[in-house]
Amino acid sequence: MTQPTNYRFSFGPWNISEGGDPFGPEVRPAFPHEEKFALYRPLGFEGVQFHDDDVVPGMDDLSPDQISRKASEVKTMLGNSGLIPEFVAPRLWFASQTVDGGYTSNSASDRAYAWSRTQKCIDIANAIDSKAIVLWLAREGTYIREAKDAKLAYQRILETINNILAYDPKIEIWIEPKPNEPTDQAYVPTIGHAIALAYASSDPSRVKGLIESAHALLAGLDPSDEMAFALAHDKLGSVHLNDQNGLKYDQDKNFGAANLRGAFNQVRVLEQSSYGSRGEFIGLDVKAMRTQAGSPVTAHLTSSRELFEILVEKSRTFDEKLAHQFRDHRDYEALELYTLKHLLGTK
Ligand code: XUL
Ligand code: MN
Repeated sequence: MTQPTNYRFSFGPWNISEGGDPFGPEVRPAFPHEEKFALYRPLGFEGVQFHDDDVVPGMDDLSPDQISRKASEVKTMLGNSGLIPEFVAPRLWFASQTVDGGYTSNSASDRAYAWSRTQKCIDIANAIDSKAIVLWLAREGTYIREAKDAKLAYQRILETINNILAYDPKIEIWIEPKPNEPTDQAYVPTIGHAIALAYASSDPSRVKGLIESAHALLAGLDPSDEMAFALAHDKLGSVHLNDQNGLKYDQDKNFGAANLRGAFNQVRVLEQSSYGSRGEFIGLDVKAMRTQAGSPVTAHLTSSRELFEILVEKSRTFDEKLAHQFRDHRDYEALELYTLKHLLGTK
């Protein structure tokens, strides 16, 4: 590594929430969506991650003119607030037309809705100067294997990627893999699947991945190795750092909250590849605890960012020479003890 990276951070407005869960109501007063953007810079964040309807609420009921007027208002707001739009993601999992998926739905009219919504999402991304769209393929999967033809579904996902690349000559696609939830089995569960789709596409240089720590853990994989795989192919568009305590629902815990050493290894692999030196963001996808009072609740965002920065310091002060000696002697017991003591700050 030549120059230490100055990291910049991003999150999405959905990370400031009202604390509802599937078993009970919201527990915090709603903080107005439009007022969230003023919080970013004071909290130490300069990148905004958007769903298409975070930019243009209610977009399905608006005319193209209304959509473009609202998007240009948001562009002005971002400029005035010193904020950068990191990506826009089509929210393809809320509409009645996407109950059983969008691009892979068995219904031709549902697939047509998904494509038209994706085109609108790309138009919105362009209108606010976002260089990427994120595909979290929420409902592109099944609850029972017999429900869809899986081979056809993969072909349809690839066809959609190619259609996006043809629709827009510049936009990048960052696929965010997740193995399950809301579906039982998702079609693009790991970064390996996403990168295979990238290479199979008509313009591999514009198809990358976004790796969320918790999603890798839900697939039973190590997030730092998933990141290393993407970095080895120069295909890590962004990250959603967070944490996950075992195989449960997608928890979006604070970065490092469940597995500090796992978080350290994610920071280390990003540091070693100079991730961020070309403007890539450290994205956080963390959820406030339901038990936390107040509105807006933002401590989960600042805590995760602070933890990341502490681990950057731990990574930069890790004695690589000593680690190499341990490796050369294949003394992984000593390497492990050194790593743990370094994290604990004891000699
Ligand atoms: C879902 C998830 C999403 C995406 C953006 O688990 O992580 O919030 O990051 O759509
Ligand atoms: Mn995410």
